[in-house]
Amino acid sequence: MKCGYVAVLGQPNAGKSSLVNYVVGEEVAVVTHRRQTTRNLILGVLNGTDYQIIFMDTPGIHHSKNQLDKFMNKNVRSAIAGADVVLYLFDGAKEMDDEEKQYIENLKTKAEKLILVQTKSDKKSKQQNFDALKVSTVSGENVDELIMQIVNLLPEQNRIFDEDYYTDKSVRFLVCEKIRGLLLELIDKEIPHGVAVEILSFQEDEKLVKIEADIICEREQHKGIIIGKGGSLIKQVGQQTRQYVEDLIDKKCTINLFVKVDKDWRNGHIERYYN
Ligand SMILES: Nc1nc2c(ncn2[C@@H]2O[C@H](COP(=O)(O)OP(=O)(O)OP(=O)(O)O)[C@@H](O)[C@H]2O)c(=O)[nH]1
Ligand SMILES: [Mg+2]
Repeated sequence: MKCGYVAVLGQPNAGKSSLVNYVVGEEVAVVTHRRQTTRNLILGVLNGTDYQIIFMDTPGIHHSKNQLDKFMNKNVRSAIAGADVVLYLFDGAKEMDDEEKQYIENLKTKAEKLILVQTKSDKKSKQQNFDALKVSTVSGENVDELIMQIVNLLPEQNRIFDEDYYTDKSVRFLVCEKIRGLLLELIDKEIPHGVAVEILSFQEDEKLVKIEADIICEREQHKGIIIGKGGSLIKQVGQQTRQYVEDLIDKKCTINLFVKVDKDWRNGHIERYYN
């Protein structure tokens, strides 16, 4: 049996969460068209008959500014430290800058088992001469090949997780992420980068789950934008989240969302929302 941890690294928007979701076959990590969507280290597990791959999705690598950024970069470092194999993903449809080339060279000296992956191979490539496996989660190109290459590099050991286990994240976490992802998609400004979501109550019985959650933003003006005209935006977020939960756990769901201001939480006390 081959089994082990695989860190999935790369710049924001490279396609890390898309790849993990595609391979695992579940939406364990939120995907948006925006940069810096993922904040946490998220496990997604793929079980084969003779292998188990434990992917660690990570936040995109970027320069630290506030405490939230530092928290995100710390997650990247701990993924590298805990990995048997490292995947570095770069967006094939974009030119690579010198800083990223430098980062890859440095990673080659640190990670013993490294696979370079060029993502979005269904799009026109700007990286023809780069020696990497070209993968697409739209066409599925080379995904099986990538899995094979990973399995070859993993250590011989028994499964670490049960076969039906596919993520370390709870339904509560997935709900918070879904809400944050929808705000990133729907609000075309910096505002959603300053949003955190907190579950206030989560009551579940055999048929129904009742959820109440706070959307925390940094400014009073942001609150109005998140609520939208006549409550239209927050209503849309609520409806889509409810649908997501109903599909996820196969029960009816009611959801109540509130918007609160917590000024500068990204520096002040991120430990309340992220630890
Ligand atoms: N055409 C195409 N688009 C892709 C592919 N993979 C990802 N994308 C798109 O690229 C964007 C970013 O994808 P994510 O998976 O969220 O990227 P990420 O690396 O997790 O980003 P961060 O969490 O911000 O670091 C989304 O709009 C995806 O739909 C692909 O293979 N082909
Ligand atoms: Mg991501």
